[in-house]
Amino acid sequence: LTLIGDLHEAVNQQQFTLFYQKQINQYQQVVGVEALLRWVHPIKGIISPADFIPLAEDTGLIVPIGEWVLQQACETLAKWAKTPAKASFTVAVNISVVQFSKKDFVQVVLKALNSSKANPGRLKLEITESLLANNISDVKAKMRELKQHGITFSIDDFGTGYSSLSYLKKLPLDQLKIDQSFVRDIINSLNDKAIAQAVITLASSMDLEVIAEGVETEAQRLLLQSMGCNAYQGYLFGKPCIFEEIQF
Ligand code: G
Ligand code: G
Ligand code: MN
Ligand code: NA
Repeated sequence: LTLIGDLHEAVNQQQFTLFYQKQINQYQQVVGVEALLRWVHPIKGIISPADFIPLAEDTGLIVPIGEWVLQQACETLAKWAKTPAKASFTVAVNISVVQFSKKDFVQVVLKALNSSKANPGRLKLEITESLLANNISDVKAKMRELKQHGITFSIDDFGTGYSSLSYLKKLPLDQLKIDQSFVRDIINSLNDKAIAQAVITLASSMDLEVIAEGVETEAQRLLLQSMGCNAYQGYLFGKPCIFEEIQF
């Protein structure tokens, strides 16, 4: 109950931190990171977004929080642009449906890029299938406009939503993210393996990149690689951590 009040205060007092988790290609090189939000509560300590994003969405606070996340992510891109070894890294940012649906969402993204002077081609937006329950022509128009600036799009938690697959050919997508629920037991579950394979095959036939998340063991990575997966993210390569502690 008091968490709502605390969340207002968190926005005013900037009690948020961005963690970053590495993303690896098929040659085991770092290609970028996913930005993962954390609330550093003065009493409760670090709170996961899973525990406060729903509240932030209900109260509309996700809008200023999401703007802050985009700004931070773009500033990280701008810092990396000055280091040759990191200049090509991408930063993937999770976008809430509530945030995306705002009329000025495109302007908010472009403002973060402009003020930080980050390369739009390095910014990836992670959206979820739940977005597609919304006005699809509005979604398409916003994606197309952002895409014209070089911004890329990934479908997060792919396969866990309820939407039909027909949107895949209607939207300017770049990547599908195999949800970690299919990766967790991929070694022992023929069903999970079959679903992961279907996602990889679908991505490949539609010329989309595919990344597996929640990769915790070398056996999982090897199996996914043999199945045609071309990128990975998970504890095997590193846990989410603050900018200063990312090890490349
Ligand atoms: O990092 P962690 O596993 O605790 O993240 C939990 C959930 O919160 C994930 O579904 C992730 O997509 C979501 N999430 C993380 N950071 C952000 C963010 O900046 N904005 C939004 N909308 N969701 C986020
Ligand atoms: O929904 P989304 O993909 O944005 O959420 C990513 C979440 O998964 C984050 O909360 C992150 O902390 C968590 N995560 C990242 N790597 C692993 C992993 O290898 N294993 C598990 N169990 N969780 C992970
Ligand atoms: Mn994500
Ligand atoms: Na996910």
